[in-house]
Amino acid sequence: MKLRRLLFIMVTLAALLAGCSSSEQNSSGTPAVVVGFSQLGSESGWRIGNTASMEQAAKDWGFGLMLDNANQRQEKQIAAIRSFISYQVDVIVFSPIVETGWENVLREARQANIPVILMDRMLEVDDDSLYTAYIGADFLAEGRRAGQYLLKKADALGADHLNIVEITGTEDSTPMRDRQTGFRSAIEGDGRFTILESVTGDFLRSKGEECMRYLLDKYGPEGIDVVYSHNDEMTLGALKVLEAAGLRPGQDIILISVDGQQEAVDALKAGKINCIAECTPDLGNAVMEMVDALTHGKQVPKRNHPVERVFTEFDDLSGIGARGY
Ligand code: GZL
Repeated sequence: MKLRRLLFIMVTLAALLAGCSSSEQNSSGTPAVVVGFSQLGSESGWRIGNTASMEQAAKDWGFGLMLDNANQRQEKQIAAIRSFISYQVDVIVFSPIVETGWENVLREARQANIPVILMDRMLEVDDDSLYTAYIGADFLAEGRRAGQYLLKKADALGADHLNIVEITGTEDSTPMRDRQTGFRSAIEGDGRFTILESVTGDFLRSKGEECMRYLLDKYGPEGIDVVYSHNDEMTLGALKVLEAAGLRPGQDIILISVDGQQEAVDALKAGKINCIAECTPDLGNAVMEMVDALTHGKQVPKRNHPVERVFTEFDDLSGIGARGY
């Protein structure tokens, strides 16, 4: 009997004994399809929502899900992928915390004939046959939408010059690189803008606070007109620091964010954030639909982007429903 089937019977029996639901079983008592999922961490409301989306979708599709949380460590993701290979899962899904350093483990997955779906973040490899498909945001477009809002805001203010500081996400990650590039492409050549400095907040609220404190100390409240932050957690950290300094975020300083988690949308509606470029965490169903196609021997598109919007102070925000994360 395959190692995986034996292990899954043990896991399933344990789950049943513990009263947990188990996935759809086939005649030998193991799930018909098993997905190995390496999640990079739980650093933000977005990430927690993304994990919940994957868990729910696996349940909806009746697939077994082996979930490993790497807690922001690439070496843990690589180890998890190796364990999925030894369990002989049907499909491996992971969100690469950074873009480089994956070739060897992806070769091992290919050697084991296990398809790999990249979910949420991209990676850099010479041979893109090492992964089957990417499902996730177009981060360049998100950055462009943030920059296009700023052009509109500068026009509305009749501003002749605006100083920008940037709080970036995890270095070497796709969302950090492309949100930075997309934003700059939107404002490129427009003499009204100066980007004073970029500092990394690693997508963490606590580091967003540290970055904002550093930038405020260095440039002073009069020296900063715009904060462009790569995710809501860091934006909410920055917002806290601005208010503690007696400033009115959204009025004295323009705040531009990315993601769209509930707490940030509430701040947008309260006028404390000016713009949120949406990045949906709800990728689970699209991933499992692709898993189903692959396990039925079907071809799948290489790059798959969800539809995403931008919410700004110029829009009717009453239509934004509960975000769920
Ligand atoms: C984007 C995702 C980013 C979010 C952050 O798809 O990788 O990581 O924008 C999260 O909130 O930490």
